[in-house]
Amino acid sequence: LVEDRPPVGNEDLDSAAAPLPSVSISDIERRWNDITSYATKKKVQSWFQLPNGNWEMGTIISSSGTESVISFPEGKVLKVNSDSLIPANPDILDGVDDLMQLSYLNEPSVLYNLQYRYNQDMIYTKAGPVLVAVNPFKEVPLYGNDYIQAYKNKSIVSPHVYAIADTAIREMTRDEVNQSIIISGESGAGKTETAKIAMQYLAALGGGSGIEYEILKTNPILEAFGNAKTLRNDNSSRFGKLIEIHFSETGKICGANIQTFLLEKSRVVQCAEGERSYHIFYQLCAGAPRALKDKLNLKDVGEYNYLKQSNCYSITGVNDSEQFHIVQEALNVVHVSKEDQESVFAMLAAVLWLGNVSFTIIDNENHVEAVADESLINVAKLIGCDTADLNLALSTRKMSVGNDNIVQKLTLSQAIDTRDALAKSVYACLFEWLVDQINKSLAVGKRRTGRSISILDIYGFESFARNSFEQFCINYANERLQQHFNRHLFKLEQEEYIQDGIDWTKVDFDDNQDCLNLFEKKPLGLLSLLDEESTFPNGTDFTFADKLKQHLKSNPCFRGEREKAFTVFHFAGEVTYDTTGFLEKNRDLLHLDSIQLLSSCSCHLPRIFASNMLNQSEKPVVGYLHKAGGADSQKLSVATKFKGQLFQLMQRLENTTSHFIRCIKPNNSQSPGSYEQGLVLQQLRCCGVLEVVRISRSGFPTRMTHQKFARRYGFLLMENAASQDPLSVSIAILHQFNILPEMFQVGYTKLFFRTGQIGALEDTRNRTLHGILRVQSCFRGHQA
Ligand code: AD9
Ligand code: MG
Repeated sequence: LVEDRPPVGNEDLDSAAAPLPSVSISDIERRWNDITSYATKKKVQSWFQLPNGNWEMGTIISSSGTESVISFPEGKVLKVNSDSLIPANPDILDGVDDLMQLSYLNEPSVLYNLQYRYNQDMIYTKAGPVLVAVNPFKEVPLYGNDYIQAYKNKSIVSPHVYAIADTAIREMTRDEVNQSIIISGESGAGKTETAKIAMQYLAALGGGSGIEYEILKTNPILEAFGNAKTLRNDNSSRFGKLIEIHFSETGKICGANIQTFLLEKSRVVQCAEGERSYHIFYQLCAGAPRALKDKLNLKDVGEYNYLKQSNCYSITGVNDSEQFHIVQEALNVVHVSKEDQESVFAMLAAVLWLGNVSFTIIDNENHVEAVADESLINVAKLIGCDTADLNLALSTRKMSVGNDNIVQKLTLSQAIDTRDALAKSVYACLFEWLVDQINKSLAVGKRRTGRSISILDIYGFESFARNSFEQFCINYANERLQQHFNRHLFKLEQEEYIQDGIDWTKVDFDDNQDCLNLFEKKPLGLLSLLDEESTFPNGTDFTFADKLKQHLKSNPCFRGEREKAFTVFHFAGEVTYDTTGFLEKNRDLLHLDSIQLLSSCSCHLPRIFASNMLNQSEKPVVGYLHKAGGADSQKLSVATKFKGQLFQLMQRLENTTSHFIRCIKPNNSQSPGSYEQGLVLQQLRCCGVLEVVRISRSGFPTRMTHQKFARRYGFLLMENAASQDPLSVSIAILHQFNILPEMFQVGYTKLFFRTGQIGALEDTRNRTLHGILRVQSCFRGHQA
């Protein structure tokens, strides 16, 4: 706590800590009493919450019973309820590197400390073992080779992503244990940028083979195909990503592997006003050379329904055409051949043209067929099939009734759904295929040691006005990660206590197991019930919501809502989900007719996609039976597949030493220099930073060696302790200041204190010292 104070304070206090023989103990005692009463009555700094929710620091000028009078810097004076005041830290602790150094760990103090640093472009702060990163929304001069070298040489020690990456490398080498860097935070908080900064450091330190260059080039590719402009972030990742970077015995990067999670494929066919679909569509339309445009019959972005619907084609400050060339270049680097690249672009064009396919009604039962226009012809050409086959796949469905196969005509809305499902699947398959190609290129060679550092950049907890299946999955993932976070931090914390031999009973923490059970319990958990309802032909979002209410109403983490909504009490807050579309999104049904169409195409990518889809169907968990009785496609439900991925992810992370980075978005307008307290606080709560702080509180976050403690506070002892050993002096100090036994622990080498204890001792020390100084100058005055 005291070791890392800013230098100014150190000089002040340490010079005064030297013995001062000219002052007697009774002088000190008298001064101390004066000062204490002065301090408690007149000079205590406190936080007060204004009606707008912001916290302001003021000075308590008087306090009587339940009421206090507090004055604020600009002259305002208020009479307030004493209970509403929260203690502020002494100025000396302004902008500390690590929130653990704060004597008073409370929300306003944490908020103020982060803001104090943020205003000076110090966007990184430690919260104990966790790195907090506040998004600057501007370039800050903290990166690049000089900084990398400085962190490598340890000539800079302030908190940084580089420092985290450096620790990961060191611990990987020292302990021979795989490492993980887990980055979380809400949309636009800076996770993806932070992940790239960490990758840069690893590449710089572990580079040499050239593969690091390939690894860095995966970023523009994955961002082009998996990121989009949303209302919250111009470059929002719509998938989760774990990149595992492998190191050889000599500490050089020798390969990597990328795993992606749950791409938001609905965006391909549907996106909200002011948002965009995936960047690559706009990049292709803007940047493809003439010959490619002709070959794909590419038109302007404004010509495509899928891109047109949201009324947003460009992003301020982004040149899509330039980006296209960057992506092409990156594809070359990761060895995607020119032919394959062209096939990829053809699939993208096919998706765009699919969105323009329209239907005409052909009978009085609302049955349709596709209009044989330019769009249909282009799709057929781009994927390599007959226009007639494409038309059939989009407007009819083969079914078996008894022993007969019949062909059912689709209605307009069914045909549109079929068309959109095909577009979404083609895009999602394309994304997966690309990731596979990248992985082949980055594959770890023979020099594999098994040592790796993984970086996880996964969507953060989301709570919107309307929350759907996507938020349901994302928030479930965050519950799982939070559990990993809790377990890991507790383990670390408790190991040190045990090492130093202190009396330690395990600390209880805010376990989120109940909420996880709500999701995972079989057969009566959210996921099981969702899957069950998804298999029922007559299941609807309504019947699903009813079923949840019926079976889960007594679960404390669950509340049924009106209509077809339900609320989950997540660790980060409650979220109400609207079940509209849950079943359909969970089934993620692509009709066998569409898969068959793809598998019959003359182009190779559609055929690969079809076979991947069929492979996924091998172990049916959710089967879909049509009313007519014929089996359609059978496959894993989205939720089940996601759950499986998460379990696998957790297992991998469990076998690593984890390093946590929590990204914070200081404002909603993506603008530099603006720090909204309420918004930051809500995220600190959501992503568990306050939880870490709370965990530290229930533990003994402040540690000081016996020697240091005796040196620092020994002079406050009423009796001369000069001849005694540090431990005895320390005990005498604890005794004299009435530090309660439950507030500290004596270890073999260190004293451990609960939060705030040292702060009070330090306050006394400062007041005493200032008192002594004043008495001294008084004496000097007399002598003169
Ligand atoms: V989302 O959940 O994928 O929607 P992220 O990944 O958390 O989100 P991202 O990394 O994309 O956010 O950051 C959003 C924007 O903030 C970036 O495009 C940058 O403009 C800005 N940003 C984030 N971190 C930094 C930084 N360290 N320095 C400068 C930054 N700008
Ligand atoms: Mg991102």
